[in-house]
Amino acid sequence: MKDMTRRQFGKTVAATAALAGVGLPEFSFSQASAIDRRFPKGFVWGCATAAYQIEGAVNEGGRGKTNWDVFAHTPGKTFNGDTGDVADDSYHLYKEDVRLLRNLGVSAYRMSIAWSRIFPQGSGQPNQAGLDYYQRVLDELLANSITPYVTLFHWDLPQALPGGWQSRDTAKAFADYAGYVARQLSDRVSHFMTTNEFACFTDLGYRVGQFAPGLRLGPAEVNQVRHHGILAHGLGVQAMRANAPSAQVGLAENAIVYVPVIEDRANIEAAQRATRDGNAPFLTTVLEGQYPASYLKREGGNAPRIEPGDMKAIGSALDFVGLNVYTPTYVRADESPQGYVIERPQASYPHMASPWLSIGPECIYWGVRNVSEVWHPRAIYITENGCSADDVVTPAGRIEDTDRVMYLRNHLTHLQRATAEGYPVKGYFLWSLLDNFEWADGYSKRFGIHYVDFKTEKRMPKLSAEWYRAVIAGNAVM
Ligand code: PNW
Repeated sequence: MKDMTRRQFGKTVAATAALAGVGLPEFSFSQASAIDRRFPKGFVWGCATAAYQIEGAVNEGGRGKTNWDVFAHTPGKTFNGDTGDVADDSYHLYKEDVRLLRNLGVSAYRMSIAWSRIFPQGSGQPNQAGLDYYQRVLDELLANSITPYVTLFHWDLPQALPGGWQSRDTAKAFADYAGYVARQLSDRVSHFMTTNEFACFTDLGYRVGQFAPGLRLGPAEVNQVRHHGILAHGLGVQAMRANAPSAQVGLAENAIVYVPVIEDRANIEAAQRATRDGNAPFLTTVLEGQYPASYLKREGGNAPRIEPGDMKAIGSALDFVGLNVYTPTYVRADESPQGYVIERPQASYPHMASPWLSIGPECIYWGVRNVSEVWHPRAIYITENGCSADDVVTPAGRIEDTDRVMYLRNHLTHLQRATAEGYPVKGYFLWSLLDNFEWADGYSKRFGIHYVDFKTEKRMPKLSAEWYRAVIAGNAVM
């Protein structure tokens, strides 16, 4: 096309397309593209939060103390000694939060219920004031045509439960709580998630000590804690089915996402093997209804003690699998007995404001694809995806978080690919609606698409909120 100017070329393309009867968008606004960036009709767009990270009001409405209250108030456990005592004060400001959601145009909101607002002692007598509070929040969402997706346990464990997750009774108490909530709230809620991220409330709390309750137990005890975590999920599913037969029940899990270094058959199969192995104590066991033989063999005498009926409960059929996806783990095929090797992260590998948050946007595609191809769940939701960024308020009062937009846009590009290839991913929840208490990092890491001034609790939309609004309106990567 040596002698043709670009303009002439554009005209020729448009003319050819017109002849072929293909409508082209106006050139001045967007380029004609062979790649369709739209999501399927009816795709669910939402934002996610969790009770302890946003609510505050820890001594109101009859709420009982939790492991995170105790942990955050223990010197040295969180950044700057930060606690969730006030957080975003969403307990009082929930109507404002719903307004933010409405302005975005989301059709769904993933929130969690604080177990200790419903059962202050973890079990026994329910607390009507706690239930009333969530009914008000849910009614506000429904009045604004926003569908609630409710997580029952997002790490805030009633402190009164003896032994926490070291005790099998905690799994039973969770089932009673889950059944009660399902019975009371299924008039307003049709989608429930049992637990959020097994590894975070078991391993990080009981092995690494970075999260509540901050213990460093040995392998046998840790495996037992993990078993109680997945048992709670399973017994919870059974209790919810019994109390709310029409509810959709799933979980939210940060399965490790193995990304093949090269997209060819050998490496893709390696990623699938790694997906089963690497998630052995959690998602693999939940979706297969038994611990993989290789896991039991590897753990030997440290393997969990299992009682009759446990595996049946743990393997209860689910209506959907929720995946919290943030970061990739690269894997390649090799000749070892396990058939794959995990790549060590490069020192120069880029990450967002949280050092653990490596950027590899294709992880959201592979998360969906690996889980689909290994276990074939009925439906998948991305129950969390998002990032921390070092947000600053400009003198003009704006937060231009172009880095967060970069992170999100790239992830949605790869999620769109998963929908286009027909994987059963039904929705996406952005973490998070607003800056909040980021666990051990306190208020030092901001994940919101709304900025929160933690002195005044004032919320301000960031550029990323404006961008997400456009994505939702267009049902496409923007
Ligand atoms: C999730 N990691 O936690 C949680 O569900 C949220 O409550 C949390 O605020 C959000 O992600 C951001 O951290 C994670 O180390 C914690 O890979 C740690 C990891 C991933 C998720």
